[in-house]
Amino acid sequence: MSKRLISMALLAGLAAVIGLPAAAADYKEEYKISTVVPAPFPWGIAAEKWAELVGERTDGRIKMKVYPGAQLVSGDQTKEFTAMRRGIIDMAVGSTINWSPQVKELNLFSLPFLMPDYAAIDALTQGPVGERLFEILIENGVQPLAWAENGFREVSNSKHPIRTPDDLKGLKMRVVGSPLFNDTFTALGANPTQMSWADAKPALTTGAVDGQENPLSVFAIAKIYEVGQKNLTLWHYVADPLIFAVNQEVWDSFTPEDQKIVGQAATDAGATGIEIARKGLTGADNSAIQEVKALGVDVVELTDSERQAFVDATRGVYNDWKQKIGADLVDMAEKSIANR
Ligand code: X2X
Repeated sequence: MSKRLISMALLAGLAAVIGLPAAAADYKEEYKISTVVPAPFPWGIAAEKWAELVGERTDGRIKMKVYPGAQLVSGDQTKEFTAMRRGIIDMAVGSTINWSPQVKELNLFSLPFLMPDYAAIDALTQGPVGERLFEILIENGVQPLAWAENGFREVSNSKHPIRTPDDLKGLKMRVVGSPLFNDTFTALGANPTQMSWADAKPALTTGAVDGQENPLSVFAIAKIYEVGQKNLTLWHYVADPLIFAVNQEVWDSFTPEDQKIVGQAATDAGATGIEIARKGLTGADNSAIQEVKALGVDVVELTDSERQAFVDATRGVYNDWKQKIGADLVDMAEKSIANR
């Protein structure tokens, strides 16, 4: 027997005597969870909740800690998935947008105007499309566990209200790192620049860019309205779900009981995260919109026909990316949404 095996056997014996699951002796001191934004953003809260629930339910045997700001990948959120796959980070609660450079199918959620409402997001994540995407993530070397939500992404700028595609003409827009966003904003006549979240607010502050797109919660909590972004259009053109996932080796090192605990905690934290992400934005409660209006933001809510003009202007991008993502998957998504 090797020294390591002997010491593991001894630890297992000791663990059995004091009533701990044997494999716990082999666990890391700390598991690092990567996110882009921290609490009190709904995204950061969801990740914190995951760590907290796992800590409670394993009596501290599994310690997870949230590292926000994509700091484990030097701020480059588009490298998060690769880092997780390689084990540089153990776990992540990541946006489908940030992982889509590596997992092209995740661009699905960034197809312009695919999802008209929250029921449509749920129809995808909670249906056969979500199952298929989780299979694809496993094929890509990580273990996905549950969904949460960043939210419907709305467009803001410092120049003027956006009501028609024409209003976007010539605006310099900060977009996230999937080429699909470049194509969408180019089709609308804007001038998109890809930039990490870390660089976005400085670029808005100096006027290097005129506008950006992010969920209302991010807009409000990051105080984007303070850096000249007084025009906000609620166009719900895309939404980015968040996925809880674990590096495959880390996942395999957990006992089946602990896998169950970590998975269930992700599901529970995801449900909390989704509830917070939608607060003030659903049903009769539009308090989140009222709050940004009270901060002096000019909020444009599009009529159906105004929205349709944006749908029409981006249809070519949709069709082009439908092929890139996989027409079968997009067909399945369209069907799930139609039947929601
Ligand atoms: O960078 C963004 O815009 C953010 C915070 O929404 C994501 O990470 C996708």
